[in-house]
Amino acid sequence: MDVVFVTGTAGSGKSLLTSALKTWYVNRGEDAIAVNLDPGVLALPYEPDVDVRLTIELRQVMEDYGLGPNGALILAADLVATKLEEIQEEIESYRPEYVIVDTPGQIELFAFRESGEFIVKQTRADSKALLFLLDPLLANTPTNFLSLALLSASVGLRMKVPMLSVLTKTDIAKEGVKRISLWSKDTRTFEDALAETKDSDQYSLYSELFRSVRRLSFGADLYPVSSATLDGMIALVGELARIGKGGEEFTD
Ligand SMILES: Nc1nc2c(ncn2[C@@H]2O[C@H](COP(=O)(O)OP(=O)(O)O)[C@@H](O)[C@H]2O)c(=O)[nH]1
Ligand SMILES: [Mg+2]
Repeated sequence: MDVVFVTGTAGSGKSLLTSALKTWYVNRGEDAIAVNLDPGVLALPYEPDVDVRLTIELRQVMEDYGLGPNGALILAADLVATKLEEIQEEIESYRPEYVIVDTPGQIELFAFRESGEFIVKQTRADSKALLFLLDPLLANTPTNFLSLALLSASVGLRMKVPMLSVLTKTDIAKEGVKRISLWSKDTRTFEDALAETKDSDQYSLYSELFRSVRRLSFGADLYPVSSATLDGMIALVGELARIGKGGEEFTD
């Protein structure tokens, strides 16, 4: 059983990619399930096979602990960790080959709390991987891209499982995707773009940060994907398969 955790900033496309990945595997005759780990989500673009909302009810958490919506969201995300065994058993009851895990909308609830780290570490699987989703509409300037790259690097450093950076929504941000892909591959191109922005007074600091992030291996593999047209899915799924096989050469 291979488990893929889908992370990224709010609105980056986690839920839609979870849906697209599950459908992709199922259409190829594989047993794949989608798990929703977000207790606070109202509507999902897929039918989750395992849904944490059935175990942790946000309204109930607000009532029981006298919390507002924000406090309840934080507590609920932590409570997920306490229900991990239950969730794991439900996942295993499907005997799936692939498990796609959709994580809470706000990335800090998952990536920067002990509970998220605990969930990733304690989940039983043959292989685990983490996707970090970058929204090209958000990473549209060199400094915004750098901010997201730093965020991605800190998530990768914390989670200690193989991580792939995915550039989402490629169908609606073609120009942005082209630019960002170039920046991620070539530091000079990034620096040239940086020099032309209003942030150029911080040029040396930003380019130093960018080089550090690249050293943390971010950017080497940026997978452009559209969950709408499925462009780029073959490359992404191929890389996940390689991770699943423990880094062996994978041939389909
Ligand atoms: N056109 C297009 N829209 C997308 C894509 N991925 C996500 N979206 C849209 O972006 C919005 C946020 O996506 P969602 O999956 O809910 O993001 P999440 O908050 O990270 O789970 C929704 O309106 C999605 O329909 C994509 O690949 N192409
Ligand atoms: Mg979502």
